[in-house]
Amino acid sequence: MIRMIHTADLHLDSPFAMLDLQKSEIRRQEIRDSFDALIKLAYSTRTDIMLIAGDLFDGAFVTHETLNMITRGFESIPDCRIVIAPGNHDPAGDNSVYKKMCLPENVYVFDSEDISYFDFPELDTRVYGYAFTSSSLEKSPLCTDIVKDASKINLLVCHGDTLSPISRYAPITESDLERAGFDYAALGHVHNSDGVHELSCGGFYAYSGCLEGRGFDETGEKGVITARIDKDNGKLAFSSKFVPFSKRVYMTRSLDVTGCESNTAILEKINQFIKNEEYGERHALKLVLEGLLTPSLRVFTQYLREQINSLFTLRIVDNTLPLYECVHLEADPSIKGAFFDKLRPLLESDDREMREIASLALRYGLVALSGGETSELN
Ligand SMILES: [Mn+2]
Repeated sequence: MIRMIHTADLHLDSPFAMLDLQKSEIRRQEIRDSFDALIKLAYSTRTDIMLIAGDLFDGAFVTHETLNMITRGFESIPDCRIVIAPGNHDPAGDNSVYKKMCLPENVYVFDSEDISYFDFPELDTRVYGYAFTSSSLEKSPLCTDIVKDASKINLLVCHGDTLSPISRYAPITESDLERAGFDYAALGHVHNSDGVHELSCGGFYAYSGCLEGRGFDETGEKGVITARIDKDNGKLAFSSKFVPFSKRVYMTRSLDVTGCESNTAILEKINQFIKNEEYGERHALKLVLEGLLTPSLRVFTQYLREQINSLFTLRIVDNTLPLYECVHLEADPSIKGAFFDKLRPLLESDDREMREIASLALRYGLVALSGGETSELN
């Protein structure tokens, strides 16, 4: 029986351009801390093999601090074999980070776009894989009948895209994996894991997802997949679990603020929501305000954001429609009714920018048509 950890897409030294300087430095450090925790997990669970399915680094620029940490970390678990399949962010080309590093003996890095393998006879295990050698790989490196000796535990580690057959990032399909005959395929590239999938041939495959979310397209808990794999007389025994790791959790949620009559009322509603959901320092929240507001109310997203300091980051998106209690406008026989009627399709447009322009036009228009001063609007 072997113990395995599957991780990918750590993107060490990511710039975190979306955050301010201080918070981006915090996040870069937190990813390093997560790597450290990963090494400790491998040590404490006596892991035999760690598979890193690409994008360990975010790019060719890697700090000395990170390089030292990686080397020291790998050195500290000499009984764990670490197999790396470079991805599109850290390809194994001539200028590769891996070429510049002095890697310990227990680290194995694929360096060819063609599939090859490392053999670990003491574990009766073979690990197949390939490397990106540039920022794209526009063919599937998997071919039929890759596995030559089905009595061994046959693993695959690679960076590839199962989501699109025309992907520029090593398009691989489920049927490629079926035909190849791996017991477990550890994939990288897709940052959100959707769990372990069983193939009809009896093997398994999964994206572990990244170790730490880096933005609102990488929401929810992030972590690694650990597995115990055994093969007895060619019969596979496989059990796995997802181990959450992330220091922060990125979330996108929506909140209905229909009928709120002021920004103060909206703020109260947001505070109540954050309290109910028990969001705090661990959370980066993108909150989408939905629902209908009276046309005269403009949502001040920046004001709202500045009032709330209990989260790691908060982004507020105003997706409300200025259509609250507009029945009187619908029924209005005057030019106001006609004006509203004209704007209505734009107010309900799928295009956010168009909705914003139309709702501003409505606010200014209604004030002007009532004889007020549009300069008083803010
Ligand atoms: Mn990646």
